[in-house]
Amino acid sequence: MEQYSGNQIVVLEGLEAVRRRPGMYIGTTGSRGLHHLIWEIIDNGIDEHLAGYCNQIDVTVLKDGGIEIVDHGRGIPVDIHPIKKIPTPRVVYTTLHAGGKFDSTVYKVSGGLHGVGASVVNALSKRMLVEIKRDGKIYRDEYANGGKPITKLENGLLPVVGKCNKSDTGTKVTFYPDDTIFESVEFKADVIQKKLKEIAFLNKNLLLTFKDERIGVSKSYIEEQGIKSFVSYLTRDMNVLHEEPIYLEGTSGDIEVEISFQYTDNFAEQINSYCNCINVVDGGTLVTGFKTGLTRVMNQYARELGILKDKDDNFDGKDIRNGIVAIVSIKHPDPQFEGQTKTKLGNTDAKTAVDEVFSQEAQRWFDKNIEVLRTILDNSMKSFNARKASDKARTAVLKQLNDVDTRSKLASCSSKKPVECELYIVEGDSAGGTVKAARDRRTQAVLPLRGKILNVEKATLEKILVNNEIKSMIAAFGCGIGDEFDISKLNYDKIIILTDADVDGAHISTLLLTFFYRFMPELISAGKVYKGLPPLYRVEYEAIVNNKKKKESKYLFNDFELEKFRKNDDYKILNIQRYKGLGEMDAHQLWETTLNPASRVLAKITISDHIEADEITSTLMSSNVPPRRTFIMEEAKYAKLDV
Ligand code: 28F
Repeated sequence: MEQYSGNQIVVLEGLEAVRRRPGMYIGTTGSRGLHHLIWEIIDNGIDEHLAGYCNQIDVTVLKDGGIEIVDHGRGIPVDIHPIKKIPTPRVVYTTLHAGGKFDSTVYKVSGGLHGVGASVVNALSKRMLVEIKRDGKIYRDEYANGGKPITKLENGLLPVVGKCNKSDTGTKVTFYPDDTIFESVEFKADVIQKKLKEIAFLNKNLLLTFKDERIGVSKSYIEEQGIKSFVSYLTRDMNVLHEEPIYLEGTSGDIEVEISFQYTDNFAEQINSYCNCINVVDGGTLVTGFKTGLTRVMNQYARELGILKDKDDNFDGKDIRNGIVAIVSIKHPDPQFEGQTKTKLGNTDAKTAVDEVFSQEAQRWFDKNIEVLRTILDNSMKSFNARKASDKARTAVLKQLNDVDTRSKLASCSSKKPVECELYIVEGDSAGGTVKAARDRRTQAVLPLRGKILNVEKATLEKILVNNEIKSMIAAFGCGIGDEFDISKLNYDKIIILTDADVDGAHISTLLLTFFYRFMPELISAGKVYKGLPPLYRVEYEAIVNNKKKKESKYLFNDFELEKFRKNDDYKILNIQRYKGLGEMDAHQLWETTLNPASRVLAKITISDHIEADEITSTLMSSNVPPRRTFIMEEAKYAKLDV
């Protein structure tokens, strides 16, 4: 057993804390959390690229299930860290967040600041190998069982295990996630490939290679045109108004700004923003800067070209952004992420930087491309006129929301304090009846939906407001819709979708989520939308309690739990009942398993990847069939049919 020095004990306690509560560091121990480990390590390689020393990162899924990531950067310095008195690589890979990597003297821009650092990966791995090529030597360090160093140091330094060319430098990290922590340690090739593609878009000329030794697949990703190709990729299934995306770049102070955008005939706007290669899901100052600059410059041109007369109002920002697909990507030395889920950028200098670079570079570009400018302004004019017309229609329709019949279906709760109230949206009147009987009438309201709601994908607000199911939800929520949406007026703390665990139930859920995502996205990003998870099985079994056989029963919520239960020799299974729908449970069972806050299981709906959510929603719900068929064919292998 190696003797640990004082500060190494501090290190181990730090990593132990990560193993006790992994969710605090990587969100979940499901597939998303597992793949997050890879992104954390790749971030270190991207930092080397951003510093200008690395133009290739290799990712390999090994046959034995491990993962190997190599960057061709400088290689971590192998000297003794001046403060920690241990080799620098051990600081980077075993010190929580305090790692030298985070002092910004070394790195001007680091994506890792947003992440939790590579030491968390070590803590959650049963084995990790770090190999460094530097100064013509190959150094190796090995860790086991959550980051315990097992390599013997030689005079306090890492051992040299080989030689290489002086020009051959970089860092290789191989790790095996701990299967006692993660539900599954199986890496998914498509998840990795999608992320590498996004990284390539965001870091032009960085070559990312992927190899999956389990199935013998190899792919590489490089985008010489960076976010310009990213915009072309996003608009690949859309009708564009001008052939090439517009690409602008510049620096303001110590902030590098890149903007690319292209107009389409969609009526929605899609603006994706990145700070140091991290997708800032809820935007923030870098998006505000873009919007402010765009609105000001386009209105200026509209007046110069006589499209807007003196007597006309300015175009509203929404008119100008109608149909836009844009990427705003900045590199910032000290990003401040804000909001509950740290997905909003707070730096005010980012707003002025983006506005400044946009205004300067956009005018330079448009002065040379007047015809594209006119196309965009004509598009804004169309939206301007449509908005004026629909404002009248919309106000008329929104007025009728308060009439009686939209309220009649709702079984409201007696409490009027939104913070303690919940609204169950239930499929069908029979299940609605059971839920009404089973619920806590003080805090739980029920809204039964009769039949399928309208598929709102690509539908305009006016069209959806004639659908009674939609109207009754808007009236029940109380927070308006679209531009009038105001989450502070929401009557409930939770909106809980409760559908049967069959294909119809899944379809209803998808239609509801499409409606929320398209017309009340903040309901989801504020974490108000949940899916109720009624039990899938009720198992009767025989247990040995105090040496006596006892008949017991237990609810199980998914096949993973059932499999685990089957494997448990302490129980002799007598009967397994599979629930097809909510209606098969009596009110007491439904209360205990699905409604009682003390014992129920809810799944919070989150959107962590806006681009993916936008694409999947369009693919699955829009009228354009071919992409949907491809998606279903590809995903069918994961589907469990319950016909
Ligand atoms: C596949 C994973 O982890 N790559 C890394 C470097 C390079 C330097 C570095 C890392 C701690 C105290 C700085 C090299 N030369 N890939 C990786 N590559 N860390 S992690 O420095 C961390 C030190 O200050 C590096 C000169 N400066 C920095």
